[in-house]
Amino acid sequence: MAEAIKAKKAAKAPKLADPIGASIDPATQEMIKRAQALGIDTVFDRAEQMKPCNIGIQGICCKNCAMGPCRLPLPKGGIEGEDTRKGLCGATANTISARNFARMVAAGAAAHSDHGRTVAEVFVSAARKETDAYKIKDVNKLLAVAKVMGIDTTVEVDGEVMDRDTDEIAVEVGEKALAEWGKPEGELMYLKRAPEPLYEKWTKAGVKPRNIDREIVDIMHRTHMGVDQDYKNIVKQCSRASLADGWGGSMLATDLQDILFGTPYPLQAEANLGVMKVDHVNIIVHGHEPVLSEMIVATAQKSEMLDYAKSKGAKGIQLGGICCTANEIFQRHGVPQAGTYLQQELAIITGACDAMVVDVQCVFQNLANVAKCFHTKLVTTHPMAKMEQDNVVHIEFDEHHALEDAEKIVKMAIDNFGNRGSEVMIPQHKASAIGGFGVESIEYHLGGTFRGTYYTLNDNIINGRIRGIAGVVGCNNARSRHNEAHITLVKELIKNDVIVLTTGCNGIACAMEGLLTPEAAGVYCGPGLKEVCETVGIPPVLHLGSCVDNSRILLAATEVVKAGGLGKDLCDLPAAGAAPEWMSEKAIAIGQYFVTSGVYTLFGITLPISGAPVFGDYLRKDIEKLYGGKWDIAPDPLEMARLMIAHIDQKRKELGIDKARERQLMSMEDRQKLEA
Ligand code: SF4
Ligand code: MSK
Repeated sequence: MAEAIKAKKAAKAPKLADPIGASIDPATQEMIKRAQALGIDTVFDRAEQMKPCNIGIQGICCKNCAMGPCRLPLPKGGIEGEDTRKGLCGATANTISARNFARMVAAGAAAHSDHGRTVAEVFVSAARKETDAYKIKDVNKLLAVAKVMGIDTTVEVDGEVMDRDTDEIAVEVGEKALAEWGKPEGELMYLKRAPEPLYEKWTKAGVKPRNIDREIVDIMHRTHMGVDQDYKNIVKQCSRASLADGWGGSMLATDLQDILFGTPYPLQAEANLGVMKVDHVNIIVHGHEPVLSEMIVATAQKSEMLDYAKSKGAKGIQLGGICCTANEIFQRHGVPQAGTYLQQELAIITGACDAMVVDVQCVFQNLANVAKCFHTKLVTTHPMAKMEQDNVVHIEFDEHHALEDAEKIVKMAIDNFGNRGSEVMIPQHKASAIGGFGVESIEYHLGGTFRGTYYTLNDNIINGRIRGIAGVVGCNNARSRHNEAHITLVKELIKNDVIVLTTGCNGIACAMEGLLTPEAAGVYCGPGLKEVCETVGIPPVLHLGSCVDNSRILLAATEVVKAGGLGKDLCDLPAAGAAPEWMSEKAIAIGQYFVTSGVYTLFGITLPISGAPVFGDYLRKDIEKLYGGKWDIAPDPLEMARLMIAHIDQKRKELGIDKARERQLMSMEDRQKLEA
């Protein structure tokens, strides 16, 4: 009997995902079906076959020493009276959950900041002319950043003030930036870019980062077995390390990338798997660091490469991005976005991906297994990110021979074009999108060249046409329907006149949905936001770049404060942040630096704090007293929108501009009545 049951179990086919239930996107649905027909498993199927651990998801499993793992499940019906749960060492649920949370902040901050460090190293090489591949592209931004860093851009010669040599300035900017990772004393230089009251709050709370690396190491030390056993003190260090990310490593990455590769200005491209072309060599670039993707873009555009592709029977070379690499090359070059995080396997399943080039972060190891089923060359490029599977090629990228590396990769893809199988299936779904907004271009579009500030944006917030600002960012998560929460939330916000600033995979999701076009305003926006977007000619959802570019949102919000009329600190603004489909530790680091910067920040899915209600309450309520921002959880995107809008309305009330919104709407009605 037991044998029969075993045999039955063995014969039972693994549960597969329902393509429609797994994603709202038709291209994704088609590719899931195709993968299933070909017998290739994807993340969508694996999410059906493996459910998350019920204790881990609540953040109450500790494996920080070999006496554990210690698991502290919540008693059925919750905790009545004293919470007596403890690990072998006595660690409470609060300590365990806070330690786990802190380690996520550390990992996320490390990932962003190490990305920033790589850029800074390449920047210094370029400034010192040690490489031909990279050059200073945006001198204006170089001068602006030098000013922020307190570096002289002029020099006095014989009593005459002259412009300083830009190469010299660049070397100083690069070296000063690089020092931020390990300077022995002082505090991060970018903290003073924040509004003064916020800087004062950080000073009072004792959370100003000393240097970037130290704050991350500090978390790893204090969360070691038997060190910090006060959840509030652990959260304090989470704040400090997260600021080292948002106002440190990430902000430096964004600035230095802009100087090296160009500050983004609005340009148009397309998004979704339908950007791949059957008669072209398709190269998908996936990961995060533009140091790699910039070289691939430059190489793929060279005429000799195009000729080479034609000599192999292709009509050209089609590049496409996945994850934040997609955002980087979209915002600077208008290279199409092939898909979000959850579509990475699907790009190969088209059968038309001649090479997928990956660097760091958000790269599935299963790509190698999928690539084995097709002709696709999978190329890893980063010394810290290799794969064990033997079909993966490793071509290590180095700034000193970056162009040669890129050429090798592009040629490999072209040579592989003829090896495609007959079964190519590219889903015919794509949408137009405009990206490339940043602190500078928002100032240009909404501030006007005359004033050169965020005055017009503020004015429209004050008069109520724009109700508030939302930063909607972050990943996809296979535990929720692909893109559904992203799109539902964003549409609900713009319908209620909330302008959306987007980065990361939310940005790609919005691009795929056609929300990054000025025309979207007429279809989806409330009357006030529609009017502003149509007058200025911008989309209601502004794409600000990749995950490290969340620093642009911090600086844009700071500019709004500076422009006046909306309070003195970021927490005064009618604004909120959200990551409805988050999955990455980086998202936790981002969430924490937004909260520590005064932003009401909501996450979808869940947060790994639910098993420790006291610690959870600290993040969701008490922390607001310190910084003006707090965490919240809202798995339902409509509920998330409701909470964000309620917060925005509350802030409008506190600013005394709630009446302005009512008045403006009434006067419009009155006008309509008169016209009728
Ligand atoms: Fe258990 Fe304490 Fe060791 Fe964690 S540190 S595994 S709670 S004994
Ligand atoms: S890529 S971190 S899945 S946004 Fe930055 Fe997307 Fe999240 Fe990766």
